[in-house]
Amino acid sequence: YTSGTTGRSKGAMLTHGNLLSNAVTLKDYWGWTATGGPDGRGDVLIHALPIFHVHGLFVAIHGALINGSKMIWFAKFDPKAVLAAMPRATVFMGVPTLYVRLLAEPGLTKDAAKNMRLFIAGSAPLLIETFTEWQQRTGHTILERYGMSETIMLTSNPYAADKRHAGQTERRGATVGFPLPGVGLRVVDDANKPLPVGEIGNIQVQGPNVFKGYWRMPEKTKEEFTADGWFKTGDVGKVDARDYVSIVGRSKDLIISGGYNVYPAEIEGYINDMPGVAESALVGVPHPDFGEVGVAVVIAKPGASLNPDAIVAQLKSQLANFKIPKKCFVVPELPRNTMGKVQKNLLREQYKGLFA
Ligand code: MCA
Ligand code: AMP
Repeated sequence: YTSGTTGRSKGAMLTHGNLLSNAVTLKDYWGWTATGGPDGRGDVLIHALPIFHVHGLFVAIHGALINGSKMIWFAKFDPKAVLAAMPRATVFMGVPTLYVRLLAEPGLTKDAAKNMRLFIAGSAPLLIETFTEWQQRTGHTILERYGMSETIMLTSNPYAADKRHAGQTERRGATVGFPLPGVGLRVVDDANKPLPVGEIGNIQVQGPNVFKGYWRMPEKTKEEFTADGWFKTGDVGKVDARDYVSIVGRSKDLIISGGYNVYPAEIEGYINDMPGVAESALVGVPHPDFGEVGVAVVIAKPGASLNPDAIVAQLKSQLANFKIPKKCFVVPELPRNTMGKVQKNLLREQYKGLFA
């Protein structure tokens, strides 16, 4: 199941073929090895991600198991524990927040990471500052990749020279690398017409890893695929002259907070149901730990008076913790365009410095 725009989860039909093709591709592309490593017995994965998401469940676990590798298993992410495990491990996977929290540990040094072979990041944009600081502190270059629950992994920066892309080896910060072998990726305009190199548009994909559709939602499935069989990711990006893909935004109204998806419509629905609320808008703003967090902006019905803390307290009794707005404002009106639609871009701009 993956989160839904309206709050109802959608079942994503991933076949064994989808899972296997992706696991085999990643085993090869990321150079998983059955020999080498600290004890000569091959790669050892530090697993510190939740296993109710594709990242921890498929990318990490399948990568290790298909290679016959050991995992050092953590029920919860604790930066000190991960640091202490590094001398016994070779591979680590994390959402950007895990890297930010590891960087806050003075013990993170070149020496602490010297047995590690590969650090992989994904699920949300990795800030270039995090990428660069990690390089300086550990001597390792994080490999950033991009995927979705519906498709598992789609693109990756190179682990080694990629012959399909002029033998390039550079792992470039702020990009998600090349489409994985077997994956087709195109950038199109709103009429599904492919755009020239360097132009920003909608990212569409196809390949043996792409799911078969949403369970019992034929209409939704039809909407999300083009007539010629490409899946619309809802991500906005570009491909440069060296074939590197970057994600520059999303067409779907989605906030990714610490690697968890928050659909504003769901949270707005709960706020709008509260007595005295006329309307609300949830927007994502930059946050040093979670990358992005939700901020709620609410307008009251005429004559009603609202308390922002009470709104947050009420949400806490209804929703999972990561969905709770980190801040709530009650304002007299929301910015709107001539069609009357709330201009979330203006709200994002207004509140972008809140947690800076
Ligand atoms: C916890 N809180 C959060 C988050 N996590 N708020 C916003 N965003 C979050 N992600 C809340 C807590 O409930 C708490 O609220 C306060 O923030 C501080 O929590 P803290 O103790 O710091 O949190 P934690 O328990 O240490 O968790 C942080 C975490 C966790 C380890 C970064 O969020 C996490 O495991 N994220 C990874 C998610 C993931 O695996 N995503 C992959 C999706 P209060 O103080 O009110 O109690 S798969 C995917 O996206 C695709 C396929 C892909 O490409 O991989
Ligand atoms: P989910 O629906 O939980 O599978 O999340 C998938 C979404 O996470 C994608 O559609 C992207 O918006 C986002 N995502 C995953 N990896 C990256 C990345 N490396 N950089 C930016 N966004 C990412």
